Amino acid sequence: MNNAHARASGRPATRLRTRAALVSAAVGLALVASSLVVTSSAQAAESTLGAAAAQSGRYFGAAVAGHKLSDSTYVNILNREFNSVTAENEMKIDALEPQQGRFTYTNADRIVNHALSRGWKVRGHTLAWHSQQPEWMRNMSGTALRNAMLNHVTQVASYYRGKIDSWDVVNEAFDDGNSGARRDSNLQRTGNDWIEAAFRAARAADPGAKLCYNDYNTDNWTWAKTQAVYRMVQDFKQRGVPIDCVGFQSHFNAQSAYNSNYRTTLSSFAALGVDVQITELDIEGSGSQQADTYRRVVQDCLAVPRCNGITVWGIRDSDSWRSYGTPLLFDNNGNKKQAYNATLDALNAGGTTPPPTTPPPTTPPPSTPPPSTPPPSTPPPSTPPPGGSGCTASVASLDQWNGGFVAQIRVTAGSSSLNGWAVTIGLPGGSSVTNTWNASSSGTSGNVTFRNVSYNGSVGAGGTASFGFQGTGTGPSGNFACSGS
Ligand code: 9MR
Repeated sequence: MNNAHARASGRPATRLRTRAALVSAAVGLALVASSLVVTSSAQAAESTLGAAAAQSGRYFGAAVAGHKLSDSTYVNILNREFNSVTAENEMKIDALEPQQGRFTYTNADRIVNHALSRGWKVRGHTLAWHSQQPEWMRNMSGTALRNAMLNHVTQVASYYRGKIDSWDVVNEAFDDGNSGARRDSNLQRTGNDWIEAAFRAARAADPGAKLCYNDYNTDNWTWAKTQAVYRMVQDFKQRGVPIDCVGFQSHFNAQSAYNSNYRTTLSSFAALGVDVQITELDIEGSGSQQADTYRRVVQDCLAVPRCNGITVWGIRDSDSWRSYGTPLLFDNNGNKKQAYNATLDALNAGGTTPPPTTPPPTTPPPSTPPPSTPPPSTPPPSTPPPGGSGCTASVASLDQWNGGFVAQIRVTAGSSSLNGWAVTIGLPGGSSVTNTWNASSSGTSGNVTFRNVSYNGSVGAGGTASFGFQGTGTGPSGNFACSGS
């Protein structure tokens, strides 16, 4: 078998030669042979990308186009090889909120449910982006746009609360080239703090999801854009803006080539205290050149403990947004390419590296009980509950930025249990409520009353419930009138 044939058949010739040598050694040295066999079976190669990545606690995902879920070749490869998905277009702003305030989740849900029913992860892509905005949003500016963007973030992240492993909260907000500046866009023109406002709203809506900033041309450590994003993440970490991860799209081609400093990029960002994920990998080219680059990308991720997953941007070359560049792991007929074998072998070779230790996001995961069952009994608060059968309410957390806020309110039952509660909050003049979750609200400004919803009205004596709302202007403070029933 010559080299080319060995590679086409799925195993590099060098690997076959190594195995042949091991086998002949085993024949000659029976005692040593048993230990060799043990070693080799302890590192048994996995035969799919997802399983091979899982050996080190990582996922291997693909961008999925919803309409291809009826293509059997496509779905067979997806189900066999991958354990994470990103919706290629179905969770973008234009897809989910085609008309302002009217959300359409059907196409996205098909992809999300396909993944969750198989125990896979879902990367959410993307909550806020200058591109693929619906017509109504493209025509907006200023405060109206800022609020519409935050409303979109809150609604979508709340809808998918508990289902998304990592959200691309903000996508592609930096300029290409050497300026290191933010990209000009209608969102950027609402004020430089639009990115952190989006992250705060996402955290409030889904405290259990990892929140990522995602971009392209940020793979080469020496590029100005990479450095600019690095400084933003560093600043966010220093100021407590809730960011958990950075996505490196990694669309490699002649203009944006893989560079051996990629590992430095991944490890430098990780050292800021965030996870790093390869989110849209594709590598233009063919044959061994392409295979080698895939191998190096995988090796770089495996070398960085906080690089916890790789997603390729499509399955077959014909599925790619750049199909002319044949940048993916399967050919147009769904056959494994040389790049596939290199990727699988690199994942298997890294199978013994320690699993990444990924701390959960800084706020605790949500505990939203299903509506039909009573909520779990909450541990008593650190301060003694107030006497009587009423309740008290106060701010549990407040994220305030120039012109808006997100508030979480804690309701604490007195010495008797509650079947329902109502909290009236006097908002500062000029402030108004734009969104509420885990409560229903009446009114938007002045005195606004928030009432429990079906699943959080019953609170044991001394127990707590919470709800949140987002608003424009200044957030509330102090204690609020609370009545229990
Ligand atoms: O692959 C996506 C393609 O089908 C869409 O037409 C295109 C429209 O913007 O978006 C592509 O996905 C992009 C991703 O959302 C963000 N990073 C760049 C990807 C390739 O353009």
